[in-house]
Amino acid sequence: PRLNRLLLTGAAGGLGKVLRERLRPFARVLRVSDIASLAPAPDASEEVMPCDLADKKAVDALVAGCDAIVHLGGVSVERPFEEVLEANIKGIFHVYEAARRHGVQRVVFASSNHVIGFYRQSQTLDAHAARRPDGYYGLSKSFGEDMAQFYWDRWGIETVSIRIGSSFPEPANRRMMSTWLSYRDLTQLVEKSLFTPGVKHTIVYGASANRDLWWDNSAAAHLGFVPQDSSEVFRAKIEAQPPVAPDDPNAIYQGGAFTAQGPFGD
Ligand code: NAI
Ligand code: 15L
Repeated sequence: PRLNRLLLTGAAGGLGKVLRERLRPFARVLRVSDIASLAPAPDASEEVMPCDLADKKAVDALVAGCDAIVHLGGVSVERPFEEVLEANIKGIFHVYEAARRHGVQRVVFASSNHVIGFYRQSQTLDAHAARRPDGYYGLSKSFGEDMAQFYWDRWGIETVSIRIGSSFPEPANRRMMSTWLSYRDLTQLVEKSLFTPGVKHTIVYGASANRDLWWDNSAAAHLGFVPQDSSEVFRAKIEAQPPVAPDDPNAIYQGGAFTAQGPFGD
């Protein structure tokens, strides 16, 4: 193991469950956290610490003693602003403030393609494209990236913000033929994000080597991320689905259906 104690937030979630298994070799102790219930620690290589990211004191205690943080926790789909505010916006502030107080040097932040969701699928973007968030959730990830940049500039804490496309066992629709990130490639990207020296604040798109990619990772070449998988193996299955109407947001925008959510309440 190259780290003494690694914190994984969002460990009860879809990607958290995957990374809980796959990050274990990288740290003497993997500290796993979530607000939802977590499977018990199998042995002394894990610590289970439930925590609400909206609770500043609890996050401070969660981060104490850790060398690095993989931050997956929070609301992961479009939701009313008030929910996003607690889990994602206050949550990431609490994570960085605790990192500063406890001398944590490296954060890997699960950002999202929804920070650029209002770009058309015909456009190719690199990490320098102006952000066009597609909802409150995307706005919270955009804020998280700004927070990462600020904590690098002001406090020298390094972050890789991974703009994850669609990380599931398989792509579920035509849009995900472009955005799919396999679990194997996600794991490689998180490993490189944790251990590449001198990343400052790097933004990288998290997608496999898919045929019709919308994203250019040349600004993150120093990570040495070389995806091994491609959505092509699922093409026949996906193309057997009924066609998507040309005016469906899933056929127009990089963020797909997220661009058409809300309003919430009145
Ligand atoms: P998920 O929704 O399955 O997992 C998120 C976890 O965060 C959940 O277990 C949830 O209980 C926890 N959480 C929510 N509010 C919390 C709070 N206040 N305090 C503590 N924990 C809280 O989402 P998934 O798919 O595993 O995604 C993980 C991360 O990656 C999320 O940050 C998501 O936004 C991001 N991401 C995921 C993508 C994907 O394709 N799976 C795509 C883009 C970004
Ligand atoms: C995300 O940010 C979500 O967390 C995930 O559930 C998917 O919807 C993904 O984006 C996507 O765009 O496919």
